Amino acid sequence: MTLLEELKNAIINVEPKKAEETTHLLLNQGVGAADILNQALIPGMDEVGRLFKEGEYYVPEVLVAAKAMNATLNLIEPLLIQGDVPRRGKIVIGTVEGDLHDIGKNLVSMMWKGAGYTIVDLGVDVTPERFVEAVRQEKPDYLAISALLTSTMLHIPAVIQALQAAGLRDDVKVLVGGAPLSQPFANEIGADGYAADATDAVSLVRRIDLEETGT
Ligand code: B12
Repeated sequence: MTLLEELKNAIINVEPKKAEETTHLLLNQGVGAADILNQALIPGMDEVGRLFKEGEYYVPEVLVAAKAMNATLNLIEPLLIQGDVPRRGKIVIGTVEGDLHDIGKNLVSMMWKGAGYTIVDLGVDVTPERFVEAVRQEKPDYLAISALLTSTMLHIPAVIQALQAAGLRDDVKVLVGGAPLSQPFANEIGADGYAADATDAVSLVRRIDLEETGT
């Protein structure tokens, strides 16, 4: 078995210590962050999701697998954000009210950091009021909202409405993402952008920056 397979299995078998140790070994061998992500972490988490859906895993197992994944992401973060990238705009990000999923949000944040953006992370279960307050205080270029549940994605329009009510809607571009979302949903709720994964999330903000400022 390759080390990447071992890491994937450590996520699936809910072994955080093994996941961290294997990641250290992979990094020492010079394996790139993209391979660690795409060949081990994401397929591992997909499998955990499948086992959860089929009733083989319960919330506690998924929670520990998520902890293992977040700890491993922290180890590869320096690789994702290294290099001499130009400083770009500011992005406030959070997971919408009622939703505790943060792995996707953390991954998107890391990729944006790697592309030169300053990230202000509000965490999970963020109310519309907190999003609005952060936009008022931080004056970001983008407000990014993550939702992983079909129930909580329906709370995103309330954030956009709260921005409108506060007179801040035109000051910030609203980006949305998360597994149950789609481009048609983003269009329907009046968001300025949607991306299906962390790589597309980087292309999305670069495209909007280019359209807006030409840089
Ligand atoms: C881990 C996990 C949990 C963990 C979360 C821990 C944590 N720290 O995040 C815990 C155990 C807490 C959990 C709880 C629950 N979960 Co859960 N969970 C998952 C699981 C297995 C993986 C999610 C994940 O991290 N994926 C990996 C990341 C990298 O992918 P991602 O989140 O999709 O993010 C990518 C893109 O979506 C995108 N993206 C994400 N956010 C954003 C934001 C922006 C702005 C952009 C541009 C892009 C973007 O880029 C990311 C990177 O590529 C999924 C199953 C699955 N396969 O998705 C179920 C899943 C999401 N959970 C589910 C459910 C039902 C629940 C619970 C209700 C279970 C329960 N009975 O209690 C609770 C709800 C708790 C709550 N209030 O939030 C269901 C949702 C079903 C639905 N249609 O709504 C799923 C799909 C499982 C299933 N098949 O049934 N869960």
